[in-house]
Amino acid sequence: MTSLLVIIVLVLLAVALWQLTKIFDLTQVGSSSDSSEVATDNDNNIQGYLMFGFLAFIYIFTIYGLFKWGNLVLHTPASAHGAEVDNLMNITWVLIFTVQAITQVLVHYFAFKYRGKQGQKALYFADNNKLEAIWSIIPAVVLAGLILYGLYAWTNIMFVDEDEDTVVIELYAQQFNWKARYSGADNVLGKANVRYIEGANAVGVDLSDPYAQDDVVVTELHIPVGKKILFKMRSQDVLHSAYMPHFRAQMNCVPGMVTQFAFEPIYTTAQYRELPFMVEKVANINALRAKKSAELVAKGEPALDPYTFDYLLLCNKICGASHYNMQMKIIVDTPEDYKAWLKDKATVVNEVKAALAEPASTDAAVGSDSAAVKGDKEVAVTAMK
Ligand SMILES: [Cu+2]
Repeated sequence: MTSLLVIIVLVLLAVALWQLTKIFDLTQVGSSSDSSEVATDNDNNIQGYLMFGFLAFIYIFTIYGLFKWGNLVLHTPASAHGAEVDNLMNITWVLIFTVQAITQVLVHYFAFKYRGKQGQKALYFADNNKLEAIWSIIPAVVLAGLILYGLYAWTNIMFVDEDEDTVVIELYAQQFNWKARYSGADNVLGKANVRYIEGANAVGVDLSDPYAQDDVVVTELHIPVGKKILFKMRSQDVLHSAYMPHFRAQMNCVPGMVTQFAFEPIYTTAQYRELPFMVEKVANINALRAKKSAELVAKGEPALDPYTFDYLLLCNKICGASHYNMQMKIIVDTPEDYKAWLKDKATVVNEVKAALAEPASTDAAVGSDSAAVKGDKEVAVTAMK
């Protein structure tokens, strides 16, 4: 609210200043010898030099930005294909910076060189085929190369060998959380559909499907290092996007269809935390937090917890009011730790059975409807057997 008021005050102030300058201009009418609206040589010179001033501003701000904020980039990729994505990105940056550095100098230099002069008339210049060929063919060739390399990289990254030994995991998106379903010992996900969603069966697994019997649903994603993980994405409601920035992976989650993305993590969470750039990053964040904590404590509020790094799965499609907080922790384990973590997880089938077997105290409270509900549940349990 305060910021809105500040903005309104600033806008009103700007309007007032503008009106004042108009009044000032009116008071000057007739007092100066040169009241014509036509630019003089002096005006043109000033505009010409301002062009150079603006050019300097662009370059200085770009270089300043690179030094000041350059360390905020994601840094070392945590997946096997990540280096290729970064390479593509870096080539694009180098091209953009080179072209922009050259064209900005030319644009501003010529604006200065051909600034207006008293008595000078512009030359009528229809076209120049050679020039036009140069500035059409060079960008076309460079862009075609970049796009072909991009397509090649994309096909490489998206290729999943059917015979390869992958870990199949489903990422299930809904407003506003993520769930992960592990395919179990058979490494095949059971059928699923929103129509099967009921009670403990939160992601709609078809409990009668033989492949679904060993499926496990969790809210924290664990994956083993050094193994290709094949993610199958589904969405319950609207478009979401599974974004795992440290792994350079992103795929839309579309209601009514299954999309996929596979990658191989190359650092466990513990290893990634130990990388020098990450140690430095976390130290910086914690220095900021310590400062903020001191302020909070002075006000009598509790201090902030120190930050530790974790990989995250984020939603990257604006999907509603709590989109900003739609995230799930990803933990990359050693293969042994991964096995140990997954070992004692209850399957969806068992979770549903356990939920149905709970004492009937709640049923009694519902009254006469409970008999019908109970009947349905019994059908569900029989279907599972
Ligand atoms: Cu979302």
